[in-house]
Amino acid sequence: MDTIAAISTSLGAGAIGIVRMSGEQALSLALRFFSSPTVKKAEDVVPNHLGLGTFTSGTLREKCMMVYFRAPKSYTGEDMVEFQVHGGSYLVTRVLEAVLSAGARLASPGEFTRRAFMAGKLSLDEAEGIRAMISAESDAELREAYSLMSGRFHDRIEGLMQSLTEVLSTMEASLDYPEEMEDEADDSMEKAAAVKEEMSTLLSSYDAGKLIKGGVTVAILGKTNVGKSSLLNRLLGYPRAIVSEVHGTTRDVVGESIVYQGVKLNLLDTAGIRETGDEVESIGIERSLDAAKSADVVIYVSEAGSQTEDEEISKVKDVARKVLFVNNKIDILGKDATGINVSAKTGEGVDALLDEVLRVTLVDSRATDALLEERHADCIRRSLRALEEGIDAFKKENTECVLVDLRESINALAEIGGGSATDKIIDDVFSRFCVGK
Ligand SMILES: Nc1nc2c(ncn2[C@@H]2O[C@H](COP(=O)(O)OP(=O)(O)OP(=O)(O)O)[C@@H](O)[C@H]2O)c(=O)[nH]1
Ligand SMILES: [Mg+2]
Repeated sequence: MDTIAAISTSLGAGAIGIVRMSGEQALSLALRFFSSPTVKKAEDVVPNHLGLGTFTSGTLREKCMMVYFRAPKSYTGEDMVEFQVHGGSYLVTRVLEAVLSAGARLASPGEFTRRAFMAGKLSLDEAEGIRAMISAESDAELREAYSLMSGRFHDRIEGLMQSLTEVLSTMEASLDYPEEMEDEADDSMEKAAAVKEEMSTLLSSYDAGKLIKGGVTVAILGKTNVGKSSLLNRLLGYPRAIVSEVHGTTRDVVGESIVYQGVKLNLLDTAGIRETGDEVESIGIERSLDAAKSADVVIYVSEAGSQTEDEEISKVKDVARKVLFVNNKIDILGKDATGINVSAKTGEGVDALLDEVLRVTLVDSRATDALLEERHADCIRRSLRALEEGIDAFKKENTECVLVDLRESINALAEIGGGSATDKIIDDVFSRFCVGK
């Protein structure tokens, strides 16, 4: 394969910038630019050791480090070279241009990882785990991404495929010897039912996975002046939204994210709901209700002592998925018997409120192995459907159909690791990587 090159660090002023190459020509191309007292020719380069030297190209002279990874013991499985240079974007780009002009080709997004996948170094889902690690924004997301990247999730899927393959071979045999194999066929369909259960459990973890990946969206609603913006500021730890005793201070939706107990929360402060003749405020209130609709949880704030079922509450309840009722200003108004008591002013009760947010959205900050990728969820959905049809066909004693369904079910699972994935699927996965990974 041709030799590819790219900048692997993000561009900008930084301490170090890395240009990497992969392919048969990687080392010979590198040595057209790199020299050091101990490295005169290819044989002098010790694999996996950083060597200090000079990168020279035209007027460019840069003191840098070079490391060589010899195939197949490299990320891509091919010969690889990385230059660590001073991290100025102009400088790093000059180094890249030099190796490109010497014959390397600019790598496409994710091409290094794609080569690793092609070389059998990792499966498609493990590659997706690497991308998820890079884009993670919370501990929970890092943890799930690690489970993907390290192959733990992959092993679980392989286990399911293995069980289904055993069921399939028993059913194939029972097609030829239906009477002799009756008990075995019954047993293996019980095994199929257990696989079905596990797949359903995995699928149901996707709800939590989505929230871990995108963050839990929490909209703060309520009447004017109850302390919504104060609560947002308290949760953020700095005065993001304007707070004042004037009713109708907030006009627009103000959004900011925090990480709580390792989980990302997207907080939305909204305009207070009330009857108003002010055109701009009315638009703001419409936006508040839109925010309530799109949120995973709504925190409905009232002043302590005044929580009543009224028109404003029912407007919110009508559109929200989940509502938590919060009584604010307990520092001056005292606590209520129902609802969550907080003071945005002193911070009292605020952690308990966030704990409740995590509890009602079922995002367990310690649980692992939630499904993170829509592509995986889709494969499991199709696999599950085929398996259910197979189990039905068995009940109707249609063994031929059982075989077809079982094969379809196994194939859909195999797509997760990339085994039966089409080029289109593989292209899609890697196109979402950054260049240089
Ligand atoms: N004592 C006390 N005052 C609070 C508390 N929370 C908010 N306030 C005060 O209540 C007033 C309104 O607070 P905001 O945070 O602006 O209220 P809001 O719900 O965002 O109001 P709108 O944007 O107008 O809908 C301000 O004077 C705050 O200082 C609290 O917990 N205790
Ligand atoms: Mg406000």
